[in-house]
Amino acid sequence: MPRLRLWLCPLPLVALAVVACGGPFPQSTLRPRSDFAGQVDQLFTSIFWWAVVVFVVVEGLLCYAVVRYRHREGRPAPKPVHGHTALEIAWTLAPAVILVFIAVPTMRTIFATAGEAPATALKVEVIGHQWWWEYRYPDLHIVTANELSLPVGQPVQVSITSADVIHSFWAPALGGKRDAIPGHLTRIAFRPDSVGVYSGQCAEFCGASHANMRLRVLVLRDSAFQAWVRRQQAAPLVPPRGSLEARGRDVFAKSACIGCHTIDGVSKGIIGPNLSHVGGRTTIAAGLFPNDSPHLARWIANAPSLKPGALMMQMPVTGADLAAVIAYLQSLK
Ligand code: HEC
Ligand SMILES: [Cu+2]
Repeated sequence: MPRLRLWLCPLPLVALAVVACGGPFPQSTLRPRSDFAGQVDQLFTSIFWWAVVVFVVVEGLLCYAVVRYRHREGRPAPKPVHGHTALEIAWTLAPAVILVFIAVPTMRTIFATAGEAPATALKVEVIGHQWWWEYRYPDLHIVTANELSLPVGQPVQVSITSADVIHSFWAPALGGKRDAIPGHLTRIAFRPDSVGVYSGQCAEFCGASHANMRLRVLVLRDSAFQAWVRRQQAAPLVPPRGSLEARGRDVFAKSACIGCHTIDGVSKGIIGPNLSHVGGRTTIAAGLFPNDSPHLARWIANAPSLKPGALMMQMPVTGADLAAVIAYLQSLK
């Protein structure tokens, strides 16, 4: 018999631990940053310890049996146990009791996290698109994309739907997954409790760039949130005549861009993200790239080469026109 390389057994665990380490914005449910995520985390932790107890008891008994009843030269084989009523009742009841201890707090958490936020909560509508997120703040008259700004410490009521196929809205540090289903509203309510940037991800396979359908939630101090709201509510900047940005605005207004994108006062497209304040976002293309000139240039020239399947085709905008469009978009803070 080949010798078992027992020491290799922990390797998969080590690999798992290594890949589990997040980047700069770890996408982890284990660092809860809202009331919702905190309750789920508590439930997880308590079930984890129940599982540890079960593991230790079961593996302990197994090791005991393996050692105690191992094969020994010259000794008869141990006698198997049959029809031991007390033992059978015990190993049926014990798991049932453990399941009750797991089920009760689980149900309690499900109900606690399924509720609605108070009527005064900030309302946000999330619309999944292949492969980006649209956010609307109906009471504030704001439409934006991919980066969801929220004030810290205030309840948020999120209603989720989709414009095409089923997606799933998931920002692990703040709340559970909620499917985004066309023609149907799902909801999630939570109260972010720490300022920070939390990344998320579409969690329902939705086509070619599903893995590139990320999102970011920016939880801001109240004053920073109010300032953000004022910037979003202001009309997009109209650049002074003769400037590079003004040339960019003309190029934009005469290109196919207007068929797909809205810039208030310039165009009314609804296929792609609203660009009225695109210069104020830190990333583009659903959290994939930093919002800087080189990436904007490559994106406008050939979006599908950066993001497979992207529903923005190659744009014939080049040279000085391209530089002007980029300067214009960046001025829209
Ligand atoms: C056929 C429709 C269409 C046209 C035409 C189009 N776009 Fe887009 N655009 C999209 C879609 C869809 C996205 C989102 C793609 C994604 O992230 O998967 C997008 C994304 C963008 C983004 C990134 C926005 C963000 O917040 O992530 C910018 C910037 C942009 N387009 C600029 C332009 C410019 C400038 C033009 C014209 C030269 C243009 N687009 C023409 C559909 C279009
Ligand atoms: Cu998806």
